[in-house]
Amino acid sequence: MSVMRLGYVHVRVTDLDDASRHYEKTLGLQAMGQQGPCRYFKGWDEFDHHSVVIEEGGVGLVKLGMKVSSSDDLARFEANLARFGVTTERMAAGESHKVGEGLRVFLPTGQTLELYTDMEYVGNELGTFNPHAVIRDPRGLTVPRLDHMLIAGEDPALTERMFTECLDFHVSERLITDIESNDLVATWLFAGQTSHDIALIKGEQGKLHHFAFWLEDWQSILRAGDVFAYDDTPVDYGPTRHGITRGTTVYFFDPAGNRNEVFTGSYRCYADTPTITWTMDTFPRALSALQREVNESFLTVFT
Ligand code: M3P
Ligand code: FE
Repeated sequence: MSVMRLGYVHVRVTDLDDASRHYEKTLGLQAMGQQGPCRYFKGWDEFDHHSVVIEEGGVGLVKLGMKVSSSDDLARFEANLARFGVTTERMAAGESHKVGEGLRVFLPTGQTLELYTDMEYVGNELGTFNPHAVIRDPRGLTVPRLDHMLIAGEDPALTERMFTECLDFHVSERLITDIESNDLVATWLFAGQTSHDIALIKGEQGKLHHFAFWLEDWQSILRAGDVFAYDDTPVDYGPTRHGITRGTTVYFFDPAGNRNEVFTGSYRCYADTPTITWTMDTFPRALSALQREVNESFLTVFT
């Protein structure tokens, strides 16, 4: 394993206090402090310093980070990406708060990806010695961890090739227009053993569709909906089950308008798991196996 996981998502928000209330009180992330215009958060079962960064001013993605096993992997990725023709630059320790040295990758779809091997270790909220199973007092959705994200760009096929040929990712599912033209609409990629760490969809260059947090079970997804009602959180879609990835889900928005998702279920993937293909005529069922209909905002709202 070389890319271990989606480590962090860094987004802009229009108001730090409003967004902090959402990520800390509604989602139940742990606040990890402020540095300049940025505030940092982590899930209760995450060990590194943060997985979500919010920055004052606007809306949309600043960058994302993926944690890599070793500096040998980083060097190998750097060489692969140079050969592939993707622009990268070396990143010094501390350039990103609490993050060690790494490699900044400018994705063909327009986003900035930071690959790093170290982030300050703070430990999860249970510890690693005779731990309890869950945290004692639930807070909001009691989110344990960040799970995956979906980003948009004009050429998802090129970025898909970059992830598979340069960074050892595999493709779990692909959505194409139709069998004849075989044009890629969206693709789901994994480096670990979940159905996806990142997904790419054809759309406006450099945009964010959503980032998703893991929850324990379907009951927690349903409870998320109840908490959203209390907190007046705008819900985009769900709760339902995706056809693609078989995950159960609710999509909702942070106060700035960035789309979030809570997600669970899905299935385990291995390097030899065959890729599932969907065609656009089945898209309503691919998005939602239960309702089998597409809501307008899902296709139109990107930040
Ligand atoms: C997800 C996911 C589409 C399904 C999206 C799925 C675009 O967000 O996490 O599996 O049909
Ligand atoms: Fe998702």
